[in-house]
Amino acid sequence: MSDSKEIQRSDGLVVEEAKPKLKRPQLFRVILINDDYTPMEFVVMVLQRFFRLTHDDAVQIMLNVHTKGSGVCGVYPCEIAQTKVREVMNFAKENEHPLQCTMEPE
Ligand code: TYC
Repeated sequence: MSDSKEIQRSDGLVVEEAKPKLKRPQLFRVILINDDYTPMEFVVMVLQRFFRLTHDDAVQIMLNVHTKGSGVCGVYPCEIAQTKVREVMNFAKENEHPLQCTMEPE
């Protein structure tokens, strides 16, 4: 049995209704983890550089992570979130800071 809808056009042609299978992409939260060694200014720089935040917003998020232990710095489709996590981790490593970044489904 077919659940597709067939429509007879005025010229006699029978056509099938289009059923686009478009779904919104699953979103992921990118999360920064607090530690005792990464300098606050470095975290603020990371948030500005990779998450395009203003200085004031970056300071707010950094302080939130610093006091709560972790915090969301952005929400993105999977591949963009993966890229952000990789960029942050590489940049932290290059600068010899133990900053950790991860992602989780919304
Ligand atoms: N806790 C760090 C400090 O006091 C600052 C910091 C904030 C580190 C957020 C990591 O994700 C982090 N220097």
